[in-house]
Amino acid sequence: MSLTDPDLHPQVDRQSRSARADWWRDAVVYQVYPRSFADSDGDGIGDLQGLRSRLPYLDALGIDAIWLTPFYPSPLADGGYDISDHRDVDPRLGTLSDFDQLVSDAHALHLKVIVDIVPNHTSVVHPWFREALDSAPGSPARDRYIFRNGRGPHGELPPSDWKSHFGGSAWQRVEDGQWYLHLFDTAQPDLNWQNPGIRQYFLDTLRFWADRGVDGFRVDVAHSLAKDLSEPLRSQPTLDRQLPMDGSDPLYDRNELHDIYRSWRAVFDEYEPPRMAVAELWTPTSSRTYLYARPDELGQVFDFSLLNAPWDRNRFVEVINTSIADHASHAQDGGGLTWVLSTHDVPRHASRLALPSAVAPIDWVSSHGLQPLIDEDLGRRRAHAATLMMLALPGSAYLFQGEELGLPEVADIPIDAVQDPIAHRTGGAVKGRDGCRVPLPWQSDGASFGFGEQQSWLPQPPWLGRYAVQAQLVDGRSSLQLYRAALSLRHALQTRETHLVWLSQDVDGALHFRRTNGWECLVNFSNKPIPLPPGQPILRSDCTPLGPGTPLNPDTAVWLWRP
Ligand code: TEU
Repeated sequence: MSLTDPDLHPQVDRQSRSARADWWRDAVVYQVYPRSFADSDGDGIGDLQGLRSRLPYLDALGIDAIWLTPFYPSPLADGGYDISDHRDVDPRLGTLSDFDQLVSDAHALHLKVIVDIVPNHTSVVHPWFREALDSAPGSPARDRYIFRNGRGPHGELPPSDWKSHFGGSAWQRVEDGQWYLHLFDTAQPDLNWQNPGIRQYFLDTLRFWADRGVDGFRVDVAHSLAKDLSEPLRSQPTLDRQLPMDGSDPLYDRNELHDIYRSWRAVFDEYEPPRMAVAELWTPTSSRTYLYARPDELGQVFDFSLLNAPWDRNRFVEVINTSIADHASHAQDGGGLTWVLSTHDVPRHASRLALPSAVAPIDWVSSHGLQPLIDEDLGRRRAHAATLMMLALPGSAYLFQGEELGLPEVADIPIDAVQDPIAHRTGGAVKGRDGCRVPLPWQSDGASFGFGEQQSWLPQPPWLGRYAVQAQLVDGRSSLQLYRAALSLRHALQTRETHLVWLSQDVDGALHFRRTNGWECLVNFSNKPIPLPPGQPILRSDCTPLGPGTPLNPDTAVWLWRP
């Protein structure tokens, strides 16, 4: 059978793939950060019409779905994750009618649309929070949030030692002396999920977007809604990085969460086809991770273990094996596997993978990319190889906008231009996540490299134009061409099983696996070329000639076809 044989994969085109109710099991989802994608009205902020105008680009890239990070009205204290109205569009990004047009155009191309749901907190300017501040302690308005009296003789100490993810205490005092909980910025007060009104509000919000044709939901910090608020509040100074892993932590990954998500599933199943959902959680990946992906819950959960792994053959193998085993323990009939190398919350993998494993990527960004200096070509080669590896794994893959251009992290954004609340709350000690959120370069020149007519809301470095879409379209060896070729082949080759077979090599540093249909991926983590094993090379991450005689260079990957 040849690779182009239609019998190999009868559902190779997107129209047929998207017609399946469980399209998301092996989809390639492209994350759009709307404010940084394309600006249609010249205000320096990306918007829905800008995204809509670029749908043909995403169509040609070969993805299955777009996931939009929040585009809702927001004072932008945390890039839109501080929402003041969960059922509208921020006027700077457009209107509900623009949103409807976007969904309609995406669907005409058989692209699915996933939106972000942020249920853990609202903005401080949300009408509920304003009402809470205007109301007395103990009032129903305060009960929508988590208000407590402080400790100490005058209530001058925070109610507990709980920490904000963005630095400092998770408690903020208000004028009348009470404190409110905010696991993120002070501008993001946590909602009280023990309040039935909150639960109902989010069920109706899911319906609001599903009724507008949205195909699925990405659930922000899905592991933190349920909290043990019984008095005295228990100590929890470690955020979500060290948990008892039995559901007993007061703040994260509690067992009651699963009741909430079962009620969400009932809403998803009101639709035909049922809406999909993917949980975001930052607990260490374990079999508990996949509880969220059970078929009667959200269906899918992000597995960030690949994203957290340095460039190391054994770590990659371990991560893949662990995820496959953890997934098998709970979600066989559920969501399938998910793989992620980059998001809007972590340094881009084209830079990250060039770092020595001892350096935490976030520290490297905080050093403005100086400690250590990295070899950008090496990072790009490894990023291409890691991407081919990820795309050859069973399950679905989530891409972050701009990774298809091989964009490096912009680590040297001037500190006074940084917007991430992490930088503000840590006095600049942690620089934060803006370096992966810099608006995309569409053209090699222009005020904002084709992003819009004006300069963009985050400064773009002068070198960004080298990565422009326009230039990559005419360069047969560009990152963009590699992603397009990889996605097109993947759609022909991807199958539904959730396991793979490891193949051994004589060479240390070779990672080699095989899928049941004969699709193989070999990655060279060593510092010497590796002779190719038998099989027809069909794609090489460094675009060297496909001939079987050409050995595999260090820091590169190849796909082989050996049915
Ligand atoms: O992120 C959740 C989260 O905990 C991390 O990504 C967090 O940003 C990181 O641990 C900081 O060290 C989600 C969103 O993806 C993120 O952009 C939001 O800032 C956050 O929730 C709050 O809504």
